[in-house]
Amino acid sequence: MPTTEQAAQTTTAAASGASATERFHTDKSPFEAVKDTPKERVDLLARELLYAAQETIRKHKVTYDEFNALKAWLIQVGRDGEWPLFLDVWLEHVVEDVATAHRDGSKGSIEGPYYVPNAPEQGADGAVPMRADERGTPLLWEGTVTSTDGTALVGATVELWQADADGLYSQFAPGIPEWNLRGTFTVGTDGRFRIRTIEPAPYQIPTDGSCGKLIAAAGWHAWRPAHLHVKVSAPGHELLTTQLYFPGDPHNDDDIANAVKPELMLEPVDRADSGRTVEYGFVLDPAK
Ligand code: MBD
Ligand code: FE
Repeated sequence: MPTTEQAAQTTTAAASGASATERFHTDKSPFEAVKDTPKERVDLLARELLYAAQETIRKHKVTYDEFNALKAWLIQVGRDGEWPLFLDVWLEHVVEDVATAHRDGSKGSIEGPYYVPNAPEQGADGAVPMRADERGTPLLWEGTVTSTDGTALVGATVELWQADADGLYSQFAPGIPEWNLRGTFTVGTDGRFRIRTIEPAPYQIPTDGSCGKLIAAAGWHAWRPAHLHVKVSAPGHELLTTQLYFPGDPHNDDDIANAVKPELMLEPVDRADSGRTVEYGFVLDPAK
């Protein structure tokens, strides 16, 4: 993980991509987790995925020029470190739907490429670390964490990470303090947490790398609506990874990452002091 000083001094796709790729390898042991997967399943998944690509080539008479452009693009995605971004933006939402379909508790959403574990603990009632002049509408967010049977989960943790008013994430864009807008909150004995933060800006995925090149070539847009990321966990319960959204964002209906669900919409109310307040809690499914 590059420190702020080591990161490039301008925000580039290659810099955030390299950080996201390194982050992925730091946190996960992907091959270890599937070491007992039978050959039959690998065969099935690889065969059907390749078949879908082969059929697309046949159906649309893909040319050698197009095939070579695809090869060059795939090579460049790796060079830019944008595989985490690509996979999380265009495929993770389906993996998430499948993984959480059995749940009765709160709706999940995708993790995306910018989670960092062990954000500083702020207790049951605190502010997320932010700069003295952090821009954005102040948001006071209160809620409860319960089990599906209604029991309050005292000691549950809510890990929050979010972009700043420029749509940038600490540790993935240069010049931002290490833990800025990243914090861990713990539900108090009253069953509640209180988080003071700012409302993030809509987020544009990097447009100067390979993902941006695809977006431009296809005539798509690069926007995600403004969102708060959280992981909510409690002993004996399934980890909830989700995102929360703000009403009226022009990209709630056309999120490039397809990660908005109606249940994840906040309803903030204006306060007298120009900030906003919102109540939103979580219900966790007991682990099986
Ligand atoms: C993000 O901030 C994000 O949440 C996702 C899913 C993809 C890219 C950037
Ligand atoms: Fe995000």
